[in-house]
Amino acid sequence: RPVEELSLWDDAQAMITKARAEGIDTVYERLQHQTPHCRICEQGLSCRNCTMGPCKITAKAPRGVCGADADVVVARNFGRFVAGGSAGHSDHGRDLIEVLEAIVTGETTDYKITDEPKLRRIAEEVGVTVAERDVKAVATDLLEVFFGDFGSRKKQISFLSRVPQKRKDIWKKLGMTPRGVDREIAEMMHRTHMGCDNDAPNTMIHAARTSLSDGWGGSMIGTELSDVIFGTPSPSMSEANLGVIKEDKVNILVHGHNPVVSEMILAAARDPQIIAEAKALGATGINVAGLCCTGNELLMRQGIPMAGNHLMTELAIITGAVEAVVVDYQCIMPSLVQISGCYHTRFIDTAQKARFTGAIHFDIHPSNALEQAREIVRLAVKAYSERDASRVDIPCEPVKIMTGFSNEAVISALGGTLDPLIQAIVAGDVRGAVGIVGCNNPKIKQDSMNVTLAKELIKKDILVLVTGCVTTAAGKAGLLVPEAIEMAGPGLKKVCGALGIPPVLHYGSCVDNARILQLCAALANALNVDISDLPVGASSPEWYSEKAAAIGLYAVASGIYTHLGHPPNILGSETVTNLAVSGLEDLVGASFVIEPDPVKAAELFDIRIKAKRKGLGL
Ligand code: BF8
Repeated sequence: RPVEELSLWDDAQAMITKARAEGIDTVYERLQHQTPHCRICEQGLSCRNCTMGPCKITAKAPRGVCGADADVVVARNFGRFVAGGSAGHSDHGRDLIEVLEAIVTGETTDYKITDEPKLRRIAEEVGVTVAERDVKAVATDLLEVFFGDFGSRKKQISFLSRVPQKRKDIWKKLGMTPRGVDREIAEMMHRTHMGCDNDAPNTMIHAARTSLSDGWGGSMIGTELSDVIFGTPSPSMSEANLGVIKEDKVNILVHGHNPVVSEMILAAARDPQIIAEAKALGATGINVAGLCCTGNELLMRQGIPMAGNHLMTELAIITGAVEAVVVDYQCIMPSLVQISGCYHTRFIDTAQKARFTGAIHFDIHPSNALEQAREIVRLAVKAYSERDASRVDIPCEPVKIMTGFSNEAVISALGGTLDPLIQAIVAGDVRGAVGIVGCNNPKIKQDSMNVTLAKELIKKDILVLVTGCVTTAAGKAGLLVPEAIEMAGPGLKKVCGALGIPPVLHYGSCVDNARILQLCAALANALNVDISDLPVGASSPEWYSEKAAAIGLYAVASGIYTHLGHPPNILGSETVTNLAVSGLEDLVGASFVIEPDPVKAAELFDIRIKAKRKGLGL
């Protein structure tokens, strides 16, 4: 296909062209080789959960060997899909509890408690005695509470303290109250074993419960402890696109999700001794840039530039100017190892649970993190001398972006309370808010939907919050700078203009969607309503991952109307599909809407927000 059909961006198009000229396959060629996809799998109608099968549910064979029909098979598959996503985010959250534990036990001095007031605040929220206690004693109790949130002993996870009572009552009535993260995920695996939960709606309710344990549990813990350990983000300026890769520097790209690794790489890259070693080889310095969500983490807290989102990860290496790609876990295409091998690029994995055949492995733990990071950065420096200048092509200049919008930063910008935001909503200057989150998917022209939806919404005076891979999309489109108010409607222009902020706010990584949940809960509590009463929505236009499905489902189950640009693999079951796009509305006050046209999706949000504003008497 012509490159113009594959991506919205010049930098991507130039690098796809270069890859083709150099005979390097990327995601686009592989998608072509895999197309057409199996129709039965696309509809969620294939079952591989036992060896009486595998089974395909068709008109001719409407039941699997065990007797499961289309509804049961689709629900089981979707349930496991959501469990996979919830496991990813939440295991990431657990890793941060372990780092906090290593800090308080003295196992590590590489990490420290950076935001002690926040640690004390969240400890108090979850019932830990804080007053007049040493920070380590508070942290020790806090980490026990959080480890407990993963287990089986609790009737509900701790951060349900943030959830409006009306929402908790709905969950209780439906049997949807999330207990422990690991428990809900394990129970989903149990339920979907042959011969267990053979009632599709019942399986779907547990899928929602599993996702809630991620959103209000694992992810929320991940976000909050990342802030405690690495600092709570506040607004700052940075840059995005492939132009952040520098021809005259040693370029290290960090990719994956957990700041535990990328923060150490950054610290090592700032070591004057190692910088001197890079200079001795002729480089002017060491440049760390981000990809995907660990890029978001460094961008939010350290202002480190963003080289690209999901579909830019292969293309970044094709610039020929990347000395090392350092990864932790999630959303890392194994193809990066092969593409790195086409250049002088060192591909380095760092987590025992995410090894890549052909990668250089460093086993990073809290106790050895900085020392290992220094070795990794030195490897990158060494690789610089092997760079082939004739193959270097950095296709553009970077664009400016504003980042760092944690809830704490937003509240502080508003003067200490959410009241000014509520007043702006009441006045209709900000008619509502939509979180646009998630991924790229090579089936969709890269970022075309992410960007169009954001532009359409701000025109309608709807504030947009972005996380994950939508961040880079919005940034490259010029939406993450205060000047972007010129693209917004008059109300949003007035409010954001007065505050000096963009109409599209960067709210962090995918795990940080928990920040959006928390904001919605705080707004609902302030107005004494449920989250489903608010004029808000969520969207993942170009999603691909299990994690995105978990996010979408916890948003809906939390009462947030959620748009997807394409459906999950559930269309083989009318029961499951109807539940997702309408039935859930009656149960949890929100549902999914599937709409591939971003302009139409913006209109649907407009209608929804109008109705919700009317419901609130606005
Ligand atoms: O967790 S947005 S492609 S990088 S899944 Fe992955 Fe999707 Fe990007 Fe971050 Ni989220």
